[in-house]
This record gives sequence, structure tokens and C-alpha cells, in this order.
Amino acid sequence: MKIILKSIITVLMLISAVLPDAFSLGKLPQGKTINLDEFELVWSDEFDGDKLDKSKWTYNWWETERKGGYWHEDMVSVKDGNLVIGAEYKDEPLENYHYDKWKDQINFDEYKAGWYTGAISTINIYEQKYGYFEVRCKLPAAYGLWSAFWMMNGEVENVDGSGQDGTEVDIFESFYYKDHWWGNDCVVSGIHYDGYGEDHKGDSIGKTFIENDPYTEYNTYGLEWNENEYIFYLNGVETGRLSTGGVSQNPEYLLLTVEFSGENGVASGDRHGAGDINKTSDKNWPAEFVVDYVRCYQYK
Ligand SMILES: [Ca+2]
Ligand SMILES: [Ca+2]
Repeated sequence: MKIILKSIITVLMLISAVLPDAFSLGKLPQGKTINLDEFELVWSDEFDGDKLDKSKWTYNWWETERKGGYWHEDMVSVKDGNLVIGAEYKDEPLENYHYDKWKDQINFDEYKAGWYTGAISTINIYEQKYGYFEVRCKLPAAYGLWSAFWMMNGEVENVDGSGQDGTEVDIFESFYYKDHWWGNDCVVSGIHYDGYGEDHKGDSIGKTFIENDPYTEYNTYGLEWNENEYIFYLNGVETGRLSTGGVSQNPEYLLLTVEFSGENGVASGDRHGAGDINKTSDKNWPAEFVVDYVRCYQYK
């Protein structure tokens, strides 16, 4: 039955290629295949230990409340060769502490009952300019969830009409687990620069459809970055290219995050189509973002 459904979806996708984006099912990867012989591995985490390697990552890097929930380091674990970022509702708030990266200190802001998940980054620990960056993972399956593998630089907010000083590069973002059948099993990739206010600029390659169920099977999401363009990959095959605004010429750090739809720690409604978390059935909780590895390569 699943094979029949996938076949039907594939046919619909071919039709959808000529329809407006709102009805798009997402395009299949089509383009070059990454050739790792052109690269050398320069940084990686296989998540083989029993806790997060603090020489490579930091927790909760900017805030406690994040969109419709809370980021808390207790939601992040390493087990069975994977990083696991859990996501679930907690009636009892978790312990009140978090690392404030702006002040470089531990804060004790109040946590409340609500939706809890986590985020890690390599900020102030590892940055890289150009190369190939890949994550192998299974996405958290629930309405209202937004998982992502992305890159940032301290100059992203610098408004100069260019992305060359620093660009948010979203290697993948998942927010299509919802009851809209045309969006399920898709991710998006894109860029943002010149801050997030009125000068914000960005571009996207749009939706990519994933043939292997992204919620139960591992897939790889990659980014090749050189001085001319960003090339996005799914399972080693190109999904699209961007160079709008000029690509970042500065080193960038990595992030793995999960967020809930909503604002100020209160889950509500929808966010860019992520779905209403209140519609999530019990069977999906706790949801987990399961990451087998992150690998960074540099051009030989
Ligand atoms: Ca800029
Ligand atoms: Ca692993």
C-alpha cells in the first residue's frame, strides 16, 4: 500500500511541477551528485559517546523561551550512536538554569509548564568557511514542530545590501508534518541576510520532496559552499542552488535546533504552515530529532 501511495505521489509531483508553489508537492533532487573525493573531512561528530561533547557543541545558546516552547539542555542527549533532541509537554517545569551566550554566564530565568525541546550550536567553538556540510538524521514527527540544520555568522544582522558579510544558511528546515497531504515529507532550504527587520533579504530553493520517509528513515541533508554559490543536497544529489546577495565570505558556525509554533513560550496556532501543535495526537509524543552524524569537509 505504501509503495502504491508513493507512486501516486510521484505522479502528482510531476504534475505539480507546473502548478503554482502553493500547490507544490516539492521537487525531487535533480542535479549533480556530491563527489566526496574532492573533499577532505576536517570536523565531525558521530555522536558515539554517552553525552554531548562539550568540546564541539554548546547548549541553549541564546534564550530559554523559543517560539512556542522552551529550550533546555536536559532535552538533549547522546545515545546509541545518535544525538537525540526530544520534544514534549512537561507539566512540571525543568530546572531553572541556562547558559546565556551574550553575557557568558549561567542564568536562572524561570521556566514554566509547557513544551520543551533543545538546541545546540558550535558558536565560539567551531566555524568554517566553504566546503561541504552534511547531517544524517530522522526528523521529529508532530504537528507544530520545526527542526533544522543551519549555519550562522555574527554579521548576519549587518545591513549592507549584501550577504557576503554573513548569511543564515538553512541547509534544511522541516515544518511540513501536518494534515496537508501535499506538504508532508518535504523540507525547505534557503538563505537570509541583512538582519530580520525591514532590510531583511532572502531566497529559497523551495520545497524538496523526500522519497524515504524522513520521519522514520535516515536521510542526509547537505550544503556545498564555495565563493560563488550554495548548492543544496538531499542524499548526495543536488536539490538547488542559490547565490542571491552574494554568498558569505566569512566563516559560519553550525546549529541543530527544534522549535514549536507559537511565541513567548506559548504554543499556539500555526507558523509558516508547521501545523497546530494542539492537533497532534498522543502517539507522536515525545517526538525526537535523531541525528546520526554531522560532518564538515573542506575542498582539497
Ligand atoms: Ca549584510
Ligand atoms: Ca552516529
